[in-house]
Amino acid sequence: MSNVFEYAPAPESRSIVDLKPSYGLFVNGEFVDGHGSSFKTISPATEEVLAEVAEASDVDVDAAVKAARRAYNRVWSRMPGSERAKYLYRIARIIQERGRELAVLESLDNGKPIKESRDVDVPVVAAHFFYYAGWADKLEHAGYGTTPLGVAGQVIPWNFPLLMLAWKIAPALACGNTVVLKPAETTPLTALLFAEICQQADLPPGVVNIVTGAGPTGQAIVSHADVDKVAFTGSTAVGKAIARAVAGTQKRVTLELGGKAANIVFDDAPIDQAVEGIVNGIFFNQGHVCCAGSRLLVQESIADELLARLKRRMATLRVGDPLDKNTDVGAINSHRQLERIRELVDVGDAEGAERWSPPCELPERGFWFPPTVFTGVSQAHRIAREEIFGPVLSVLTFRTPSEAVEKANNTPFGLSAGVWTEKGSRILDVAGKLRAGVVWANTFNKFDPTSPFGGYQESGYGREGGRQGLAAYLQGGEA
Ligand code: TAP
Repeated sequence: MSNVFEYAPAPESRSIVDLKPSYGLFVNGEFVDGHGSSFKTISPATEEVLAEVAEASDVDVDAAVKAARRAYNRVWSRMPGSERAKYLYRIARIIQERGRELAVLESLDNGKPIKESRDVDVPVVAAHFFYYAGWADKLEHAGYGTTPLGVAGQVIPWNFPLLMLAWKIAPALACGNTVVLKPAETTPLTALLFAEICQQADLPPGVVNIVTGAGPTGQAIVSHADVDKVAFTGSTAVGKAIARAVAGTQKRVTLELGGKAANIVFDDAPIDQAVEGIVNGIFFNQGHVCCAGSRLLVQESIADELLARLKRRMATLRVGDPLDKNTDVGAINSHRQLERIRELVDVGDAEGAERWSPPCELPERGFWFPPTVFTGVSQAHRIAREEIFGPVLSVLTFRTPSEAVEKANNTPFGLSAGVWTEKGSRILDVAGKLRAGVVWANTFNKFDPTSPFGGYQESGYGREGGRQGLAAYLQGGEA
């Protein structure tokens, strides 16, 4: 590795991770062989095969749902909340204890920089389990009753594999539901390590089941007749397919889908702080973030200065080995995602926007895309309307606050937005007019388990996190 990445490396050792050559499915508290075939999971930074993973068939999904139903009927829904809480606290503590192992494995399988998996993903994952452990014996105060739904079928994407698992599993279990969860095909390994953690915590068999596989495995979960609740995070297209698949059934559904967030910078904003926020907004996790600040709206009077400073800052970003502690931008998660990014960037070129990336050498193997900014973008451009889900920023300008709001809201999505200004009154005024589930002021991409997160319009429905996140897993909740 050392000769692949040019700058002085400070690599995190991967020896803490005990990679097995092959992984089965986690059903009823045990790892079992699937009845389907298997697939390889690779490191997107090197294309090295990390492990062979079982592909769950319909029969395997059925076995997982049956195990979840048994555990629900016999153990978990009958257990007092204070006892369920003990398991969740135990899981949270083990996540902290095994934090380095989880972070290294996440960076290996996903390609994200170790400084992010270590300092953001894993701590927020543990915080989620701690937070919902606290709710387990206080559900009567949440306002949604105390009756769980039953078996939850949960399907998650590859951008925050462990964090999305925590967002799904922690509230479900706290409310007394049992789960069958499918991680994304390209990032199954931390979910399987989480299964080991469930064993270590002596979680009753069947309360958590992890079935690996691709789209058809997700479909089998979503359409299984004995699943009471479907929780999905992923693309808007698949979310719509799922909404159609469960229409007319008794199943409850929450969908966390895509986004195209506006990050609005007014001329009185602290400019260096705003530049950091823009960088964090779009280059954090390679831009593989549903709430990424991918549309920069900058007030015309400061556009030149802000862009000059942004480009200077972008030139200092280190792209490379995800396990290097110096790395700011890691690998693109898959070849398929890299192709999608390239395709939309080509569209941006063809539409006449001006593309800029800092000089930056990319490793020869693996999947990489340099931090990129498009200027001269108009609202009609596809790069201003569609989610690129990569390290690519589209910049538009505005003159007045009302124009900023109008442009920010000119999107089919509605997940998040950012506002940068010195004036508190302007923050309140603009934030109140933005149609987005989360609005950050003078910061961006902050995640806290106590705060609800979710979208409007094509960004989905239902909330995860906070007291509101319990609604999705209790009979008295609306979602
Ligand atoms: P998708 O292709 O939608 O995949 C998400 C998950 O659904 C994966 O586990 C996938 O399996 C599975 N899946 C695919 N087809 C399915 C089907 N017909 N039925 C059931 N499950 C199916 O999204 P992605 O490319 O992995 O993730 C990127 C998207 O997720 C972006 O649009 C992003 O904005 C969105 N996202 C949203 C949020 C929130 S909180 N709103 C958070 C993260 C990501 P395989 O991957 O194994 O094929």
